[in-house]
Amino acid sequence: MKPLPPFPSDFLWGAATSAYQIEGSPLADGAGPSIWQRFAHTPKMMVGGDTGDVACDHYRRYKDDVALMRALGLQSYRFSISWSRVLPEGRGRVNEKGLDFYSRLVDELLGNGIEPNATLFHWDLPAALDDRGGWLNPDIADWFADYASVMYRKLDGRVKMWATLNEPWVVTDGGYLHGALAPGHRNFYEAPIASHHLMRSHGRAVQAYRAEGKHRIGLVVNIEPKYPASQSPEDLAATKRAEAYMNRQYLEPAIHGRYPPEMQEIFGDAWPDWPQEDYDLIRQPIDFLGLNYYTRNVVKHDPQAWPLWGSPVKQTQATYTETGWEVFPQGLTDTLVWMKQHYGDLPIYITENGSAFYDPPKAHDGVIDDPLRVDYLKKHLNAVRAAIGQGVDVRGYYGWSLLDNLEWSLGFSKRFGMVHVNFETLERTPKASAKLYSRIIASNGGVLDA
Ligand code: GBH
Repeated sequence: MKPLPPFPSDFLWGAATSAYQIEGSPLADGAGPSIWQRFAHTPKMMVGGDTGDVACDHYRRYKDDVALMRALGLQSYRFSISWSRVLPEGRGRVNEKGLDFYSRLVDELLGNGIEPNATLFHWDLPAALDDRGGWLNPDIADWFADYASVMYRKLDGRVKMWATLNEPWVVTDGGYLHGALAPGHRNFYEAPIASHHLMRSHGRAVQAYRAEGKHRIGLVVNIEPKYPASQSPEDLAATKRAEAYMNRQYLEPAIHGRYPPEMQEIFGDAWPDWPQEDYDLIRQPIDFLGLNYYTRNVVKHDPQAWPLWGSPVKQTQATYTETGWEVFPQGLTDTLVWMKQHYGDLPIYITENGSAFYDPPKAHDGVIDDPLRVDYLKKHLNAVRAAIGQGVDVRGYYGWSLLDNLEWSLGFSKRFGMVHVNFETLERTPKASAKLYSRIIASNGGVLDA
């Protein structure tokens, strides 16, 4: 086997979080409610009745958290901005105190030599906009661009990496089709409409950035490579549909200005025709792609599994995380190569990668053991090197997540953090994976060969 190449000398090492998952104080200082604030306070929506009311209390402890990042040696920190902190009604009036929180966070990061990477939308839509139809209302593209412009004007001198949307697939599939995530709709006809207006909003926000920003902006997508359970024509066709639905539905319009041909087949009469001007809007030149990679799917034809006529097959030999996702590092190499083949030579940042495992809360010498996460981290970073060896332009890696946090409707029951959070005392304790990650960063990946 060929030895794995080193990481490029300017490779960017970071960790990621999102606003509703860590901040707490969701209504503090004049913030408006988001759909997640509402959803979490709706009975039965959240495992254990958990909410983001306190979460990691990062809104108040952000200075300590930046100190923690610095101690770990992070070079960059990816966070998201809560739209309804900045614009309590989602549009119109700016809440200066909410805006100021992100300004202070960015100053704190820069003061500690950490490059901020800001995501404008990581699922916490202002509730006031949901009341106007949310992602189903075509006007949302203008609302989103106006909000984005407020952020660019405030922070672009200091924030040099922006992302418009985090994982539009999850927003639509979880929020509008299956209803497990806010706003909790289960509507086959709504899903393609929400997807389309998400992408128009992405396009408008990139346009606004070209007018107001000077640095780089991209889109963050979740990709799970799809492998056929067999070479039967049925399994191969189901795999193609699954791939189109999750992996190409958003990249294809963003980069090539069209939807995958399979979408029509998947959604039938629920798949609308859109005017050409929409495709022209969505296809804005972007500066990088953000890839969130967690797992893969093996797909088998299954006529019961409407609308994809395919369902995932469990792998008997594999390791699964606590969220039930297969550990499959090769899928990260395959995904990176696939992205280069289909979407060209845009720089790629891995904006999320990580795993939920149970970590025994006992600390040894102040460190919590998490051997499964350590193993996951090493293998996935080597998978990144393999892709670099195949000519993929990967510029950086952000572990998900810096902290254990609110895993959306699964509450605090699933822990993705490299740093443990005790949700009673809010004490932070590094896990072994955090310690290893520090050494990886300090050696630019060199310790992976040791
Ligand atoms: C990300 O989404 C989110 O950006 C982040 O907020 C979240 O905390 C983190 O991941 C962890 O969940 O059941 O085998 O078919 C993850 C996107 C999409 C990944 C659905 C897993 C299902 C795999 N997820 N996918 S499987």
